[in-house]
Amino acid sequence: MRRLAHNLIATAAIFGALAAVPVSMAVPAIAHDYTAGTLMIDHPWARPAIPNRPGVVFLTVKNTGETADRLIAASTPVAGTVEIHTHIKDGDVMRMVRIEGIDVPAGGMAMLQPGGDHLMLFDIPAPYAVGDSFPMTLTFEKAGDVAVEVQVEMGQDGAGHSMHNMPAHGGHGQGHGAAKMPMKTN
Ligand SMILES: [Cu+2]
Repeated sequence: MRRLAHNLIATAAIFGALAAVPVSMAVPAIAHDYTAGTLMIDHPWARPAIPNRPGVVFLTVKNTGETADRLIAASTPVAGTVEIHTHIKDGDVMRMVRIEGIDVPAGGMAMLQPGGDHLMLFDIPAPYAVGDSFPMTLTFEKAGDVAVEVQVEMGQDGAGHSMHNMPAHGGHGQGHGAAKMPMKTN
């Protein structure tokens, strides 16, 4: 597995080994971004888990390189399965569907955010809460595996448990019954 170099750790290493230890210990709560080659994964976060419901993870991937990459898989010890999802307009309703990957264009970015692309976590035996964090491995076509730490938060819209299933989440609520069950058996 390819180890990611944390931005601040890398910076600390440049400026001297003495600074590396205290900086690296403090980093997860401060910067919360990860680099792998030309990719930078910024602020992976999850809404708090609801028992017997799928979880959801968002993040931004920036690509400073001249070659496109593609997020093709993800995994985490807190969930049995992770799927890559997007939202499509199905009549008047936004519905989420499983997709094979998310492109990260050269010199561009991919934003996984509420109402759009996201990672969906199924089979969460021990639901996590705000303030928790958990490891996740993101797999890119070219950059390979990148380990990140996902922070559990309410989200920028201040949404908590209830919002996960409301239209603000881009139809996860409306579409759950129709969309979730068939996808899980795929
Ligand atoms: Cu989803």
